[in-house]
Amino acid sequence: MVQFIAVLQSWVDELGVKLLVTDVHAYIFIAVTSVVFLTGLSLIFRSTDAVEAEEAKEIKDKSEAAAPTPVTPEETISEEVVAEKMDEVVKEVFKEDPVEKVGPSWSERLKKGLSRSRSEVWGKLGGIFTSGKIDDDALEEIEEILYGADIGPATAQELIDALQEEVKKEGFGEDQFKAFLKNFLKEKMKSVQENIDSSLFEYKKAEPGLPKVIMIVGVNGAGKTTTIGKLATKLTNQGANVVVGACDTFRAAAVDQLQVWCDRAGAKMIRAKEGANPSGVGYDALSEAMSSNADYCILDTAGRLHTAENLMVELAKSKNVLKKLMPDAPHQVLLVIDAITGQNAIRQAEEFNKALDLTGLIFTKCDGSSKAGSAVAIVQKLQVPITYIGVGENVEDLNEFALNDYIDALVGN
Ligand SMILES: Nc1nc2c(ncn2[C@@H]2O[C@H](COP(=O)(O)OP(=O)(O)OP(=O)(O)O)[C@@H](O)[C@H]2O)c(=O)[nH]1
Ligand SMILES: [Mg+2]
Repeated sequence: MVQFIAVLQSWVDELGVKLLVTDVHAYIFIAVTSVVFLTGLSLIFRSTDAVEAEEAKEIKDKSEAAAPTPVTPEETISEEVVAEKMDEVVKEVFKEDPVEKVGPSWSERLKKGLSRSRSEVWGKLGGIFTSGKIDDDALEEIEEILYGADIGPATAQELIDALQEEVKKEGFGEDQFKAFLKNFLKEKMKSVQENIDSSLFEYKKAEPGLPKVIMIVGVNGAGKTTTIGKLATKLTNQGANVVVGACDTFRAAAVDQLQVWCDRAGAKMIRAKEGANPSGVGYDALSEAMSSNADYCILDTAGRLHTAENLMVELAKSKNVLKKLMPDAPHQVLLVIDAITGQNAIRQAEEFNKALDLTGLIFTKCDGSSKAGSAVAIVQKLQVPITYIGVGENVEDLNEFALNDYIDALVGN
């Protein structure tokens, strides 16, 4: 202590001031200084702690407010509840009609397709009976309409003869006439229509064997390629394996058109190798179908006029070349007929039949024509059945030709 005072005295001496302190004074001074110093320190530390504590409290309060309400174990949300909630959200977002949208049925398509023929020709027949009696004038009017209906003069005359007997019956009116008309037309086609090979429509997986070969022919633009696209789709949809031969080697666009249909249908298309002729493509397509165990081999041919003799000979050659691979091929040779052609289609059909021995007909574009009744005349004349009927450009617009449905849609109920 004495030393401490001496040190202080020496500093003060240097400043020229005399320090008048005793030991007691020094002790008191040091004690007071120490107390002040320590109090100051504690105050500093205490204030830091308070700020930190306050900040911590503030953070805690904030995080508690932001945090979700605590969930007790009993309230734990199950996966089902989550899925249900998600469904509700999805339904809300995609407010869609829950009823599946289904296109028109085939019978609706057929009725709509034949509506022109029905309203412009066949529908007029029923109206004749509104007067109540059938006299000679009425019969003449019926005969005229029938001629215009493209069922052929012979069939029209036959119908009039039979009708003259019918009208003599008691109570023969409009309903009886419609029933008579439908029955007459069905009978004219029935025996021929019964000869259709049902495997053309239905692919039965259980039936093993070599591919069924179908050759499609017709005049330019009749609807061959479109029909093949629709037909291939029908068959692949049933699980069949289909190979299509693009034998129309005249037009590159025809091959591309067919390729689009085949891609959609899931059918394999065989196209011409460099410089190949139509017969060669048919041959290649059939050998591919045989080696890949396909169920069907469908050949698209180039359109040609039935009067172009050299082209008809070429078609017959294409048909015969297939026999080198499969003696009974082709199993079907189908002529595509545009319904708009009307009565003239008989000439076409006769020539194609002469060159190729047709096994069936496909009646297309019935939707754009008022001449759908010509089917009756063609079937009667050729004694070859109609296998398919086309009533539009969509894939669903082709279906097997069902005689009763066709006549009902043509004449009306
Ligand atoms: N409205 C209607 N159009 C059809 C129908 N079938 C085919 N078509 C249309 O008729 C046109 C000709 O059809 P294609 O399939 O190219 O005829 P194609 O016989 O292959 O013609 P080519 O190969 O040139 O001889 C196309 O525009 C088809 O969409 C049908 O049933 N109804
Ligand atoms: Mg074509």
